[in-house]
Amino acid sequence: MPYENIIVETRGQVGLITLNRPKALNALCAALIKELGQALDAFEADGEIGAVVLTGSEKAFAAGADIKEMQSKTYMDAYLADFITNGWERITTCRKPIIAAVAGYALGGGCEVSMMCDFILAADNAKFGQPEITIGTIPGAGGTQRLTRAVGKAKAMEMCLTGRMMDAAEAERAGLVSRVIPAADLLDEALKVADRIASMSRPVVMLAKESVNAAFETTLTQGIKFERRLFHSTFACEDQKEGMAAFAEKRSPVFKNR
Ligand code: CO8
Repeated sequence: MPYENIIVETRGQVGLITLNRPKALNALCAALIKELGQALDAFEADGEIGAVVLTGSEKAFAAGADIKEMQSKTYMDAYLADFITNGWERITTCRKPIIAAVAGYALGGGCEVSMMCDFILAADNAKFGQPEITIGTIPGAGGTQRLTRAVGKAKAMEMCLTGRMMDAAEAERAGLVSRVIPAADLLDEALKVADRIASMSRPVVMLAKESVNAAFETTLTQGIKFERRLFHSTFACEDQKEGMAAFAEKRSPVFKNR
């Protein structure tokens, strides 16, 4: 499928999506979001793909929703088109793991998209922020909710009220990103991590992702019960038998994704 705003490649069992509007610092226009959804649909349906990496350029992961496209919208335009829900949420419904490999600016909708992914690997030049307040609006794709859950009220409130950006080191200290990597190595490392995930049992990876995500939607007691049920269900997987047999026999497992 020809894409105009993203580059879609496969690297072995990893799907790689690169946001590609360099002149606009990868601003997230509607066409880009539509293409991103289509690329995720294709990777989700592709049995060869076990994980996805979403990245941008060295200067910008994405500098936000496209301000020029948004500026003249009316309330009715936004409401009737279900602006945000429509398209963006596809990232959060993907059952395969998505790693955000973030270099440069991840601002506004860019920060929100990175937080919709399963985890963020940050280049040492990454900058995260929710600067919507500086242009007279507020985050609209989960920024006030996911950032607050990731870094706590104090930092999220300061960032959303002032537009202050967080650098990579602060983002790692605050728990927004899993690791910081030298910018030149970011993509290789993200692909390596994605390949490792893709080498695990695919259904068991999906169960693990589902269980971690449940932590954000439930009480601890409900979450633990949910985890226990999914844990029990892994014993119905051929891959659990293979994984444990391989350990006992001191060999590498050969997972069949069943
Ligand atoms: N939208 C549209 N164009 C953009 C955006 C953007 N978010 N960000 C940068 N650009 C464009 C610039 O207009 C410029 O284009 P041109 O050359 O035609 O003038 C080009 O990219 C390069 O940008 P700069 O010259 O500004 O580059 P600098 O290195 O000087 O500055 C910054 C980089 C600091 C990142 C600066 O570009 C900036 O502040 N950008 C806007 C950041 C921002 O406010 N983001 C939040 C947007 S609102 C939002 O994301 C709401 C999300 C809610 C969900 C939305 C659903 C659709």
